[in-house]
Amino acid sequence: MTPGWLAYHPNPCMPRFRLPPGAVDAHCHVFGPGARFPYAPERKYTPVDASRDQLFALRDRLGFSRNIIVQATCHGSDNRALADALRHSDGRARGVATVKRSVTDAELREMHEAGVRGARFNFVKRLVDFTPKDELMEIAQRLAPLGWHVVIYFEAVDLPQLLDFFTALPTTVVVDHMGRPDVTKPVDGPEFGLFVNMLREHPNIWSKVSCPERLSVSGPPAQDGEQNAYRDVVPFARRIVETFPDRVLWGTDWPHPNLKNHMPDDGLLVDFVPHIATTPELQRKLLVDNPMRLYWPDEPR
Ligand code: 0GY
Repeated sequence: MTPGWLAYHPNPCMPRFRLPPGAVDAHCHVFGPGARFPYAPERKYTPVDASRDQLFALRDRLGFSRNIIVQATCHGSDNRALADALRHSDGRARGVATVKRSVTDAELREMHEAGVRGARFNFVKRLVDFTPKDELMEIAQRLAPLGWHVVIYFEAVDLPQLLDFFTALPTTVVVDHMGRPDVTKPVDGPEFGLFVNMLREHPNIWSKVSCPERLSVSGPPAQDGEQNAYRDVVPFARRIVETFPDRVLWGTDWPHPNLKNHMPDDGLLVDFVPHIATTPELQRKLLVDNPMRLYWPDEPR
């Protein structure tokens, strides 16, 4: 594990917020175990091992029914740990892979059979080396006929130069963590405004309203309880949930790679949800209807 990194919370509390039946944790990872699924040589960090069985135990403890497992950069484009987790999930997990231009049609088919439904393009410079946009566009064009979507991860300051590419993608597009807004800037300011406008003008673009623990400057809950947790993120996430209620997803981000200051208690993260989705209807859309429509479109609900 990279020095300075924190490991995930060993014993998260039981959330006070009761998740609606059928809730989906739509952003989480499996890491290794490294002895069985080695980390990528080109990785920028080495994570703590976080196995599928540990993920499924957390799912059950928090009260989720399903997981969306997202390939993280530490595994590069080697999706074996992801596929293994999907195949052992009893159909209760779908995945988002990382694919290169050299991926074959047979490999894509095999991933689809395992439960992969999307590919992730990562533009966060501390995490990945640059991939030319024409390569990514070529990949996206091969994914579109499979019904896959593209997940994009970037930081708010980089949106202006990425916007044309994102809005030209031929698939559904899901933005990780609201495009990482700088929450010290105004929610009505030009930076977040550009992001909101992108969603407004492009109905194929969705957003995860996850990761308050990464975005917050005010920080985790103090001793007085969860009411104050990550409160500076609330206006941003609420704005997206309330403006685009049918295009938002939420996930824990377990096991929370690259956190150095504090490690969230996953139970308290679940308790954050009613602060950003304030009615039972918004909560059901965020946690059940939207992820089911995207990842299990044929499943009766
Ligand atoms: C996340 C966020 C991070 C890491 C990755 O693929 C990754 O390595 O996404 C991060 O460091 O912000 O969603 O897990």
